[in-house]
Amino acid sequence: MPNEGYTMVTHEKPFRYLSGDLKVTRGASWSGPGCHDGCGVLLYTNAEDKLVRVEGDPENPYNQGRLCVRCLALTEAVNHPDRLRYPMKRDPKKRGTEAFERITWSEAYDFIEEKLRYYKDNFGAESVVFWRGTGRDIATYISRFAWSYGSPNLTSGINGIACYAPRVFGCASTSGSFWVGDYSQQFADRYENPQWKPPGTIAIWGNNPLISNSDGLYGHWIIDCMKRGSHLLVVDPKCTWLAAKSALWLQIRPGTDAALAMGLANYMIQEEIYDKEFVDLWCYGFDEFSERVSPYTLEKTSEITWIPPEKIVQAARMIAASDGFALQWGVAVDQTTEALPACQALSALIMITGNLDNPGGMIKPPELLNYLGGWGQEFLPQEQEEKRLGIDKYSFYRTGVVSAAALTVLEAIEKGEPYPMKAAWIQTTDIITGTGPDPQRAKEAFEKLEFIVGVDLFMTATMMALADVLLPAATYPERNGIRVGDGCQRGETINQAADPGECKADMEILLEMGRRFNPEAWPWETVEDMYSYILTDSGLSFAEMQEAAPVFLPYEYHKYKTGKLRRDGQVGFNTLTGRVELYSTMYSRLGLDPLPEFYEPTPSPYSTPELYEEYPLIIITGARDWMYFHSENRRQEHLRALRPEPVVEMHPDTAKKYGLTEGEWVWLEGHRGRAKRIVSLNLGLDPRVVSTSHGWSHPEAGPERLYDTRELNINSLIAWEDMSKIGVGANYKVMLCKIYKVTA
Ligand SMILES: Nc1nc2c(c(=O)[nH]1)N[C@H]1C(S)=C(S)[C@@H](COP(=O)(O)OP(=O)(O)OC[C@H]3O[C@@H](n4cnc5c(=O)[nH]c(N)nc54)[C@H](O)[C@@H]3O)O[C@H]1N2
Ligand SMILES: Nc1nc2c(c(=O)[nH]1)N[C@H]1C(S)=C(S)[C@@H](COP(=O)(O)OP(=O)(O)OC[C@H]3O[C@@H](n4cnc5c(=O)[nH]c(N)nc54)[C@H](O)[C@@H]3O)O[C@H]1N2
Ligand code: SF4
Ligand SMILES: [Mo]
Repeated sequence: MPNEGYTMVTHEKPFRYLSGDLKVTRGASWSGPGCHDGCGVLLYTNAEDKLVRVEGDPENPYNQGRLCVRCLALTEAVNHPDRLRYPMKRDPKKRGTEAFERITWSEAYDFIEEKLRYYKDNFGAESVVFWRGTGRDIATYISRFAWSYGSPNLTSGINGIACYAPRVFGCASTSGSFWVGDYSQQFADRYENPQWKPPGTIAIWGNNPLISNSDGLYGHWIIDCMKRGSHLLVVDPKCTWLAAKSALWLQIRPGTDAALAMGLANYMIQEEIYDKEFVDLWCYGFDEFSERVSPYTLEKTSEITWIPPEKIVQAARMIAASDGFALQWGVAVDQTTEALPACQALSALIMITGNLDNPGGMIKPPELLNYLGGWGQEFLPQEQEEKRLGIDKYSFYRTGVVSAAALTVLEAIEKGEPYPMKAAWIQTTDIITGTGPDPQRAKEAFEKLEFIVGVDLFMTATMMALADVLLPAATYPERNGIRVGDGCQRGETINQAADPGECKADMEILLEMGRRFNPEAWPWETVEDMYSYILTDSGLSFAEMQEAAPVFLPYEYHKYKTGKLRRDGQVGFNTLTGRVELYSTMYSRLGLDPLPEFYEPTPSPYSTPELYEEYPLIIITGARDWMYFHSENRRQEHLRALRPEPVVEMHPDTAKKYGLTEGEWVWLEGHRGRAKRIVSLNLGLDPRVVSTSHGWSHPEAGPERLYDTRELNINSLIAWEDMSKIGVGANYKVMLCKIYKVTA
């Protein structure tokens, strides 16, 4: 039995059972292939342990039987003939060619160990950089490996940590916690739970949840809440599916979210429609905050954001009057240059309206696995931590940011300063196809490294161009795992159903490598023992959790009033002042601006008018597609059929102005580079703004053309330097471009 207060879901059957000729394995989904969620799935395998069918698990409260197209097409990924199937090695002189040789796992492990030991002994562990991608259960173990090996240089290609981190830090450093919208996800009985009520208003802000299901949210919940009475306020430059069904859609100019939030706050303060009682009792720095937002009058806010003043008034009134306000914000808010003060501005809206820890407002989910950020950090010696690239430049990187700054790492590889960089470990990321800016620069930098290990499911552009040893990872139906991260509300297991062949779970690879360098940090015999250790607090072993999952943790609202939110048991929030800090004492101590602020994005029509003359359109890059997760899934026939080629969406007037027609190939060119797209008309965009997705390649184009990434990667328009001066935030959603036809 789990610990007291935990709730289990009743299952009709054990987690593995027979259905006719097929074996059914119940469990959660998590990458790979990539996704941020962890929906309940039923995996059907045949007598050869081959995955033949996937269904949503109707007993799982998370997705309640629903699945999106990528999980429905999972068999095509898992059984794909192009999967990497065994470890391989290649002479570094032959990078970029198919000169890989098959080796055994023990040869691979021994060879990697020898190399990594050599660099550690001769150049210091900091000369090895660990690159990882987004939101997979694997991330935690990669960090532990980097730190226990002794390298502080763990990073990702998303420069300015411009995914999730700005939201988390903008919130946590002002209120002591990250808060998410309350859609009843913390309760096993979900919408039936008597404590819960639907948010009066949900602000879908720079997020497209039906497509992205990001950061532990299942997009359908928004519709479930609408059916139960919630109204939507959508802040998006594009008329998304949800915007079309919203009570109010604010078509914002990209990159101006901070100004809108400050304008809304100012209006609420001027009209005295904010939550006075909550502000009096629980907010710190209201006067300073009021003064800071006071220049953001309706006129000024409207001028900056391109939103008519009357709609700003309507939005402010809607938020202030609503019984429960949930801020459903997405990555667009993180992906402008100064994202931290923008996230601070947005989170102030939930603070001055008292929507923290309340039913239908914002909740801090209970965390079973709350070690995510720094699991294993204790194994990194202090003198190694001091060598972390970026901490001298960005004071914020000393306060809970555990990664190195990607741009600083790149510069170190390029210049050999402040110390030489020798090797890289690349796992769960495809830098050349879509993760970070300027892929050509990243490629050239990495080419300077003497030794590169890659771990992936497929031969990607990054692996083809760079890997000297390439290890094949198992997909989620081929291995065990546990759900971690994203304010995880429940205990959930990923259960092996299919035969992985020679592929291995990422965690198994990390456990094996980890114990070769630091056995103390990796004392477990098997990954399952490791999971049981992590699950200790739940009172269940991994095997018990497999049978019981999902297991929900005890939950209560209004903990700040009862002393259950703060670690010291005092009432209030987890901040220095015990209040939510509209004026951040933490930023002030770090020498940063303690108050939210809007910075005009660069480039933009106003900050760089000369560039705007030559590049007269604002371009949003990286709008998510239903069928693709970043660079992934392009080889899956049924997904590719849904969107065979990358498109750029534009208003018909824009197309007319440049003499373009739907379906033709065009170049999108910015001042730093260009990429190819197909024109797609969309009335839901402002004629001054175009939007496109990222992560594109043509796997069928072959290695000689590096899968066409050179002409398809939209990140060629973005530079590594297009990032925040404090290191948190980077430009992906706000660039300038011109458009012209592709000619033969
Ligand atoms: N222009 C533009 N660029 C962007 C963005 C944008 O909005 N605009 N968004 C950015 C954001 S928010 C993010 S988070 C990054 C994401 O960047 P990444 O995380 O790098 O993106 P992916 O392409 O999903 O993943 C990369 C690789 O991981 C492999 N993979 C998948 N599952 C597994 C697994 O279980 N094990 C192993 N070993 N490998 C696996 C895939 O095959 C793929 O090659 O992209 C960023 N890039
Ligand atoms: N299918 C699929 N799902 C994914 C991913 C994927 O690649 N594919 N990636 C995952 C990852 S790592 C992430 S970070 C999440 C991201 O998921 P989301 O947060 O949903 O990200 P986007 O689709 O990039 O952008 C959401 C919306 O923001 C709007 N937008 C663009 N610029 C601005 C702006 O300046 N202000 C405002 N207010 N809105 C703007 C866009 O038009 C879009 O509708 O998705 C995750 N889920
Ligand atoms: S959100 Fe979609 S792709 Fe992700 S786990 Fe759930 S069903 Fe699968
Ligand atoms: Mo992301």
